[in-house]
Amino acid sequence: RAAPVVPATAEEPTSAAARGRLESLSQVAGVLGTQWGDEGKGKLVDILAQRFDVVARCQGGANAGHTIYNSEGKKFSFHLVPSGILNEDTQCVIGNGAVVHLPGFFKEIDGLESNGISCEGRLLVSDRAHLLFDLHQVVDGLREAELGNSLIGTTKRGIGPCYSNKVIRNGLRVCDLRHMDTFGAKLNTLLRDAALRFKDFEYDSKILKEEVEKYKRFAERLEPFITDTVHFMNESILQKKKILVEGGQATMLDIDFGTYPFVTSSSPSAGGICTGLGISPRSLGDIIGVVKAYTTRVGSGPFPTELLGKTGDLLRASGMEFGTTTGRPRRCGWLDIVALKYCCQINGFSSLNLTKLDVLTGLKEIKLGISYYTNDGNTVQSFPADLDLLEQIKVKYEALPGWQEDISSIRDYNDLPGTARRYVERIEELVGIPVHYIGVGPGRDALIYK
Ligand code: 2SA
Ligand code: GDP
Ligand code: MG
Repeated sequence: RAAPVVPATAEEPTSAAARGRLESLSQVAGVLGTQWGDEGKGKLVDILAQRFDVVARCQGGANAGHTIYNSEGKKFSFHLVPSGILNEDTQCVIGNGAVVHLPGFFKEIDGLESNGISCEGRLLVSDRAHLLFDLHQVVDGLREAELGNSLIGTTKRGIGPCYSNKVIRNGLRVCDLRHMDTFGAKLNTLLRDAALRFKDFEYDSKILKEEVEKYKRFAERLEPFITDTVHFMNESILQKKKILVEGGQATMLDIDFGTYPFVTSSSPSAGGICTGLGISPRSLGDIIGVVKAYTTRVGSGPFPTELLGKTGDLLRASGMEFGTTTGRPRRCGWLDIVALKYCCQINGFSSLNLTKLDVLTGLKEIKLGISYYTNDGNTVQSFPADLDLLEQIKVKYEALPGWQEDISSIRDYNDLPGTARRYVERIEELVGIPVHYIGVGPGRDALIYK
């Protein structure tokens, strides 16, 4: 797959509409995924970061994949490091709710340093964040293999097993790196448990010793990054610094609200901001929901508006819908208004960023999934918890006319074709939340401020 050509552009948007939107954002704001991930959160965070002092991740780990093109059109893929790091004046935080795989973390920051982006002193890692070990990744793979055809389709980055240890209360945290005398015994418990559970899990005293030696070196290297980020975040709020929270994954993958068990193991919805950073709900202001103009999902699980034929293939090809972390092809379908409304209820978004509108160009007709009904014709009133029901559900669609014009260089909302505006406004009408940002390409400048 060829990378899209992204023109080099000026850093700061100059239009009054853009300045108005950016300047009016609240002191603490969040950017969250509204579907099944990969809506283009990273791009918006990168753009908004220019106006924020701090960008923080509150959940998830290196399962996230946020692709960004900087002003020179150079591509960056972030996994654990917040997308705000490209903005050199921004401090970045990996909060207590995130899980940290140190080998991956160092690899990510080495990659950034080799591109001239320094992280030390600008990137803070919570002393309360849980450590994700190679053993968690192995267990993730073994669990998936055991599930056979019913597998979750995880990223195999060890997320579920690491959060399991957190919840069962025998996990290791970043602050444990300061107590290497007891570190080995705690790690041994995790390795032994995994070996008892999975016969294919390799474990002996040599493996433990090697792992502990490795973590002694990591502990030294991580020391300058380790911070009491709860204190840092709250002090930053008191000092009136502007804070942007970057969500990973999305509400439909939320451990509580998503299509369980086909979900991730963290809370990518608004509640996760407070628990994952240790800040009060009263400090939150704007929460922007990022919505792809159609829907994608990577991994297994229900997807009511999925398109299994030619239109789905077309969306995948023109939207370059392949996992940023794993390269897996993403399943594609129409925008699901029922799921989006459910997500809007949970998160209380102040506005939406509709992304990838350009990808719909050329379609004669675009559909919106506006309600769900059962086999016997009854309308389903809310997004169902019951997976069996969700698998059988039928979707009622509303068809809107498409547009043929290339919209990727349009920067003024009024210059969009009437049918494209109609599509945007119909979404606003159906969900009752205004769309303030519209993505028309992958580049930093390819954004319409509405
Ligand atoms: P996990 O690894 O335990 O969190 O997987 C559980 C489910 O959550 C989904 N998940 C994701 N879905 C979309 N994008 C994600 N990040 C990468 C990206 C994914 C990739 O940006 O493209 O590269 O494949 C992400 N992370 C987790 C996952 O597919 C499972 O359905
Ligand atoms: P995230 O996980 O939500 O940050 O999203 P990803 O980075 O995983 O996937 C979104 C993909 O779409 C990336 O490759 C982005 O460069 C790209 N992208 C973001 N916004 C737009 C847009 O408006 N139009 C197009 N064509 N691509 C976009
Ligand atoms: Mg992604």
